[in-house]
Amino acid sequence: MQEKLKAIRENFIEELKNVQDTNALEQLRIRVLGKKGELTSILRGMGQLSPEERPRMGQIVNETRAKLESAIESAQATLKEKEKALRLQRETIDVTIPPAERSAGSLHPMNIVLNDLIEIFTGMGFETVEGPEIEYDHYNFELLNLPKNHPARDAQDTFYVDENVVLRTHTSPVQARVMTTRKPPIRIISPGRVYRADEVDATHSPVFHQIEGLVIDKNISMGDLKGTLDTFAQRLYGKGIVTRFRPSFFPFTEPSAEVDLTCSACGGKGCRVCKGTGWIEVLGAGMVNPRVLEMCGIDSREYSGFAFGMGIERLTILKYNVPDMRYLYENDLRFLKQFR
Ligand code: 2NL
Repeated sequence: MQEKLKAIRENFIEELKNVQDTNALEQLRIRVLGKKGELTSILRGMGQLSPEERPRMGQIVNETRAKLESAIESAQATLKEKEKALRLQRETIDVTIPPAERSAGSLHPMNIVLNDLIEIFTGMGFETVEGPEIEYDHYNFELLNLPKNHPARDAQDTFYVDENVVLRTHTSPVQARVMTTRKPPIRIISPGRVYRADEVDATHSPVFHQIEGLVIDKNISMGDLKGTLDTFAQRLYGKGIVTRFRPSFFPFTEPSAEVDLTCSACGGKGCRVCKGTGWIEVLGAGMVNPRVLEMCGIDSREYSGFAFGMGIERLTILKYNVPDMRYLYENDLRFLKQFR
């Protein structure tokens, strides 16, 4: 029996040297010291010993158990330390590693310009109003002094949904809606998407964007229009920009004007952009036709107003020197990334 004990102990010591982690150590402990372990089965065999031998063997077995247990405890402490050191090393965070690059989006150039426009006109007391893109011809045409059989209503130019409903051809109907529902003073801008039956080329698209402005109050004059547009032009394109009004015609304004701005590419000296004239045509404007005021329920003897309209694509192309309108719609990142 002593031989067996010795073998167990030596075998145990040998195996303990090879144990690499706390799991394996626990396996070894169970195999030798557990309830069904090697040492425990020796204790069970004590019954076969003579009564004189029993106490001596009992003492030896207990001493062996105590030794083995303390060997396991110290091995466990060492292994735990080792495992902790390993884990700490594995989990070390290198705070000097550069972070993964995150790609941030950016505003489309037309949205940059639109935000500028809203800021500029808000600063002059205008409120921004939006309305439906699918519109009654009543608001899109009738109230704007474009009666039945007017050439602008032609299906060649306008997308019809049915006899009385169109895709709006300008944002004027938004303003007509405001005129019919509110009392002056009115000071609004209406930016948004508009539709015309055009072929796509460098300067045309069947879907494009407009911003219109409308002011109605007592004693509004062409001077107020000129001052408003001068301020707008200087805030968007720079201090040296001025406006030039040329006589024109729109059914919804009287008198009407085409408005040019100083060519910002050459400062007005004349260049390729302005075809040598020093001027760039950007807007249409005028005094709201009294017939339009009356149709919208506003007394034209008490109130007058001005209105203007311009294309956001054109403003953007001029501001950033874009050679072709199609760049604005193609969503090519090589183009869009230039506006960050
Ligand atoms: C242009 C010309 C213009 C207006 C739009 C307008 C709106 C109402 C009443 C009267 Cl509700 N006028 N809008 C007036 C003059 C010109 O736009 O060339 N747009 C791109």
